Amino acid sequence: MKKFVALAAAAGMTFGVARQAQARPEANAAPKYKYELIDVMKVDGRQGVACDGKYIYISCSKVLYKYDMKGKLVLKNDKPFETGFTKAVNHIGDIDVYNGEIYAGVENFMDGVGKDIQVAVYDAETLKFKRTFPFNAESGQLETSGITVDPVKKSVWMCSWVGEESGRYLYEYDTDGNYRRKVHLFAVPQWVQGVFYWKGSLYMTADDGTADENEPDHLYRIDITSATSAQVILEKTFDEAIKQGEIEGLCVDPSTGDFLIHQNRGARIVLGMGKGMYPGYKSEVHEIYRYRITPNHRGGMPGPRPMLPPAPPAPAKDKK
Ligand SMILES: [Ca+2]
Ligand SMILES: [Ca+2]
Repeated sequence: MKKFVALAAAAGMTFGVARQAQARPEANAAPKYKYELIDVMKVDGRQGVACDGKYIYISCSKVLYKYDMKGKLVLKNDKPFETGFTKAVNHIGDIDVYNGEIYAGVENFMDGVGKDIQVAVYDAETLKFKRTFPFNAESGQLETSGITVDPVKKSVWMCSWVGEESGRYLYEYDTDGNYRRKVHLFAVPQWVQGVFYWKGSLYMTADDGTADENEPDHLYRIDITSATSAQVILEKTFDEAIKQGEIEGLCVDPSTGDFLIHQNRGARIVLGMGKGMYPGYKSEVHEIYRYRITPNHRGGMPGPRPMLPPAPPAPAKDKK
């Protein structure tokens, strides 16, 4: 009898464990894709990148740029804060483009913290301001370094470069600006610079490698569910950067499925502030790395790493 009870209890525990495992699907810890660097394109802005398959949009801290797919500048808006804002802002992070509109996380960035965080929407055709909605201060978000739109759930996601409590979450709104929730990240990457939705996953760039030590920055992936928390998966290490510097925003070119990653090099950045140039650089260089992606099959060997010639320096810009 005792033995039967013990066996029944053991069976119950087994079923209990099985139920728990079903409730929280185990994150696939392998990278989703393999990444082959196929092009590097020089740009003017130092913050982020978005692409609708016809144009590439680049953000600098206070400027929006529009390039054709060959890298020719066709338009810029260097007064993006002039109209439409009821609260002062001075900083644009990474951007996204959705439905003919550019979504920008903007804020008043001072002393290492962003105040009055807003989602600003610009016309992708003209780069002109259209509307804005404020963040939910009760969410605890203290900075917005990047933004992306999930076109399936009609969600707007923001990430925070400022760490500690603010940086532990991704913040979700609907496209009308209503706050939905925040998702707790396990574990939290350092210095998150961009977020992008692609095929059910969120991808985040983190400026977590110290350029002074020649450490690479990283791309992470989060497979979004309705759970309050999500596992962060290492998706890619940027060993192949021309010179290790500061990774910024990211997106996918929907016309090809290529990943576009924004990188800065040449300037010494310490805690988000510019501290002069590295030897050989007169100004900071901003580039978009284009990666062809293929599904990653476990155990697959990475392909050969392409060699790239160094590109000439570009004019200096403000930092973070
Ligand atoms: Ca940034
Ligand atoms: Ca770095």
